[in-house]
Amino acid sequence: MTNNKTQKVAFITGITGQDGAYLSEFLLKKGYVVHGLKRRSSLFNTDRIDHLYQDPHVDHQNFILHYGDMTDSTNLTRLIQKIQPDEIYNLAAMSHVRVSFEMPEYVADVDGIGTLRLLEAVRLLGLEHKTRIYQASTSELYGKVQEVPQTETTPFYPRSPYGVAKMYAYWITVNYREAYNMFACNGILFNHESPIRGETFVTRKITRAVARIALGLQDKFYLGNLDAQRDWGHAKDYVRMMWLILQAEQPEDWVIATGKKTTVRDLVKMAFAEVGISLRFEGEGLDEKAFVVSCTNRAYQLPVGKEVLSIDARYHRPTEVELLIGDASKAKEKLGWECHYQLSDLVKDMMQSDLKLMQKDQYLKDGGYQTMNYFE
Ligand code: NDP
Ligand code: GDR
Repeated sequence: MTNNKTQKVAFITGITGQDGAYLSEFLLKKGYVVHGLKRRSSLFNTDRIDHLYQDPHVDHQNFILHYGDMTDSTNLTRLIQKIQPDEIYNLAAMSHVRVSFEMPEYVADVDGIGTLRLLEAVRLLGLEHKTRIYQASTSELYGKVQEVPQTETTPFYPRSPYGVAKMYAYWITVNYREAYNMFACNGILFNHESPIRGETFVTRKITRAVARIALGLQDKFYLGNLDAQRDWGHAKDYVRMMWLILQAEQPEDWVIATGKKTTVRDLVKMAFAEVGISLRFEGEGLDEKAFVVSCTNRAYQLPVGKEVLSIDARYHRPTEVELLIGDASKAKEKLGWECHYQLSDLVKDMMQSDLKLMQKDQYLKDGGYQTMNYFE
């Protein structure tokens, strides 16, 4: 390990994910040595952090990746022993709520017990008074609406195997803080998105589809519950708070949210508006559809009346979380939380990025290139 003694050392699980990538950038700018846990996969899985990659043969490397998995205690313990981190950010998780209904046991193991494995490793290694721990908790803990807006004292009622696993992780973090006097904190973060958001979360699914439809690469797309309301912020604002939570005087749990709610339907309208297309929604429930009403941008012309969106029941969840909106007053007062990005900035950022990305597909298509078939 090449860090000098004045540099702080962070260990990020889930470093290849959306938040892991932004947090790495943030901590590197602050002068940290950043270590990250990455899973072995048969294809490269480091797209989001490739720009931070450093040749392991050079001196003074401050961005270092290690193979590992949240299901492997010995691996986690060995890595923490070697890295001796000042701060651990536990971001690793199977983080897709709908998918958690398909693989509940795995989610309990990774998202729930995985957190215990980390805390226990820190304790066993005698690092409980050196290493501060951030646990990526979630607004999904609130689940079924008990109180609006949701605060640090709102009761939990998770509605998915993901939410239930994260509830275990939340409480085991609190328990280790109280039992062993560890600096272990939960950030209860509401939905946060970005141009590098996973493609199957609703925001990114929408911005990708709208970009493809506007460029004539796709006719229409399908969503589930359009009535769901979420409190959407920008991931860049939220990773700054993860760091601030670990710099606080006392270890505590914190809600981070914008305090504004929007329906999935309105988000679809906002994304189409970015390319100058306005929509009309017709029908109800599974029969609801969206049609083009007008196109004001000459670059993106679709026929008026064109159907661009329908509902597909496969995207519904067996138990849904209808409304999440957070009250981050505590973080505002004590940590100086403010969000720099409004939802309109976020949608613009994501749409511009996806339009650029899809323009590459358009050039390839116009040039007569087809997707490669490796089995031919
Ligand atoms: P992503 O899904 O983008 O990233 C998840 C990360 O966890 C990836 O690096 C993934 O690796 C890794 N991972 C998954 N399973 C394992 C495993 N078994 N062992 C090791 N690593 C694993 O999530 P986000 O960046 O959006 O979220 C970060 C954390 O914050 C998650 O814990 C999420 O549940 C939580 N959260 C997210 C919110 C949001 O709105 N984004 C809101 C509240 C909480 P790989 O790249 O190989 O798949
Ligand atoms: P969420 O995010 O479940 O809140 O979890 P997601 O974007 O998946 O869903 C938000 C809402 O949109 C509705 N929806 C759809 N969702 C998806 N993915 N695909 C669809 O086609 C679709 N149609 C409608 C959903 O039903 C839901 O109501 C995210 C994850 O990042 C979690 O890890 C994190 O903990 C929470 O945010 C806070």
